[in-house]
Amino acid sequence: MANRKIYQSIIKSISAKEKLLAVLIDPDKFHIKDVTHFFGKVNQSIATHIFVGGSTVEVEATETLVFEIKKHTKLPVILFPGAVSQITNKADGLLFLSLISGRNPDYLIGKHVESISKLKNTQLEIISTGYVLIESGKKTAVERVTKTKPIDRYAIQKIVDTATAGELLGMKLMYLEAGSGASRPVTSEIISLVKKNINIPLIVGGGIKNKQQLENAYLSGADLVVIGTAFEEDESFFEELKEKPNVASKVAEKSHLK
Ligand code: 1GP
Repeated sequence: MANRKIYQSIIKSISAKEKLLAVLIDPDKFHIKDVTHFFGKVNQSIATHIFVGGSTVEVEATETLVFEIKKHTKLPVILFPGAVSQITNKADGLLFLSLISGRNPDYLIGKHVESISKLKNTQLEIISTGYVLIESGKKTAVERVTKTKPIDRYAIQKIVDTATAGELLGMKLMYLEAGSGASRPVTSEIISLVKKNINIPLIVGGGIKNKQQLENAYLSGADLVVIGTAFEEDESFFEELKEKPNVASKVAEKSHLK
């Protein structure tokens, strides 16, 4: 059984009121030759985790990329796989995602069963994660690939109930996903209500493109935010993320005002 280092450190950060940021790298869009330059920026930013994965990645592309990334950063590299073929022992951890917003058995449990031969003797830290896709205005790659429907973003009770059911099933993390490149990120209302109703760490991602949106997600209750597209499109965004946002005092201020 692999250790629980990554998960324990997430829990520790939450207790210390520290917010976490994962940089998502899609092996389909990222060129190996850019790793040195890109990680020069990542390593000087507030990023705490590297997620690697995509919806339509070629077999082996992930392994090659993870191997290269590991040479350039000390941050934990965690697989965020869109397919079983993206699982590689070269990473540190794996989000064992179950798409609980959808009703496609393949993405609820089928792919997991398929992956067991690969995972049986792995040293990867496997973290059971409830993955909740929320409608964000346009059809996303996750929706297309998994052939599932996202939950309507106004169906807040359904979103909360889905996350709660995931926690009761024993999932260790909850991921609210608007979809990569979403035109609208997950709303503050959704984030804060889900956060109030679950006791496991909350991940939020999809369509977060600036510091304001990042802080907003943190203030609403996200423990870890995932950003991919904004870094792919404009690396200068890393320049804005050199100092940790002072969220703890703002949260205190917010609750004081209530
Ligand atoms: C997608 O949540 C992640 O799975 C990140 O989305 O690429 O829009 O930042 P973006």
